Amino acid sequence: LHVSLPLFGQETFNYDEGKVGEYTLPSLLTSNSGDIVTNEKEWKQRRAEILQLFQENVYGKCPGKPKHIHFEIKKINKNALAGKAISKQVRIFFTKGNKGPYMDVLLYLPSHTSKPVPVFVGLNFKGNQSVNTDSTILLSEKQPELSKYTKKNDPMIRGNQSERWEVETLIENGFATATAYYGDLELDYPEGWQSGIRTSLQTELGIKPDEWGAIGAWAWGLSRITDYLETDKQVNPKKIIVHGHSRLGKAALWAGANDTRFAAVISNNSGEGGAALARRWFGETTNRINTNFPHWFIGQYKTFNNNVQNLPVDQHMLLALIAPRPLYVASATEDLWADPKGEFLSAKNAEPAYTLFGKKGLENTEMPPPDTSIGKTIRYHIRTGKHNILLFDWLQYMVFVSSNLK
Ligand code: GTR
Repeated sequence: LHVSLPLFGQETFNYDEGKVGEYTLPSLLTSNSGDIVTNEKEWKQRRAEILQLFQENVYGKCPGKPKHIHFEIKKINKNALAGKAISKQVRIFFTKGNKGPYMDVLLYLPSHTSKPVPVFVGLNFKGNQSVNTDSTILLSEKQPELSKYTKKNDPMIRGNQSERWEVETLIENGFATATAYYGDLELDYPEGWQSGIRTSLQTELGIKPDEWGAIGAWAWGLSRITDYLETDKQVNPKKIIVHGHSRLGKAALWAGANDTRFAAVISNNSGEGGAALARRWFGETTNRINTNFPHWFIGQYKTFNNNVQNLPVDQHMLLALIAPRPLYVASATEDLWADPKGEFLSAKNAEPAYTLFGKKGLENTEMPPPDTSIGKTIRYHIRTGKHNILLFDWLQYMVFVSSNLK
């Protein structure tokens, strides 16, 4: 989505590396009781501590699979994308019966494969019909994002986000891709929770609306897509890759941290509250994000608006929760709001968790030049250009997945 800078002004934000100042990150490998974690077994405990710290201070609780979840295949097209793909449109009901609440998943599978395929899973910003011009995509039934900033609904235009969804490229390279509209879970504005799953599923999931936030709700939805994918024989359940751009990159990271069924995690320009270090004073800050988007995180996170140095976690610890699974963090040169260097340093500081498993991370200590992918189990690049997810990014992600998920 678009950065909301014009509305809030940039003048009070720091874009000067010289002014970032000193900060100390919380220690990844020191447990709450002060012990140093030295092996996989001890990490298991430390990991649980860190997850809990993120739940209590940042994203809120993460409920599990609802008891009565069920799936309805709405439409199968064996001749999608000029015969290159099979598409399936699946409604996921979260409760008994078929009245809702539900989310609608669009899945494309390559037609010419004999074995189960790896699948990229990610939410979209503007409805399933936005990811491709394919006229067989069912129009999103929820109103597209109603933003307090635009005060109007975006028209439902087929394929208007297709630049961001390399469906054909993925299919041609043997990958499936699954997506759903994030508004099916919660519309993205401060009162969106009232019509979203944080309200409608509170009894079913045993969680109050303020015990989690919109990012938590979107992340939860990613796991529910996975619940369906695990039942689809054409999908390889060991190769489910979660990805997301920007605020949905934050959701993808949180989903990957909570749900280890995601075999690999991709954060594209996720920035503040995603991959970027909170303590670095550069670009968006904790204060800004909590003020502009009060619905994304829990109330406790706001208590750190003016003293982020007291936050018991920083985002390198979120990235470390993905270990030992492959993790990709990507930035863009013109996306200073997301603090590319803060995203790189966060990935760098997640490495010790990977080392415990004998996995190689970024290795380099310096940021690579633009358009150069570095690292092994943790990979990073900074693409030339704006806040977006484009073909260059997708090409890196496909290579990353192929080389890491054998
Ligand atoms: C911005 C927000 C960022 C990022 C971005 C997006 O307005 O400040 O944290 O999430 O939106 O989602 O495109």
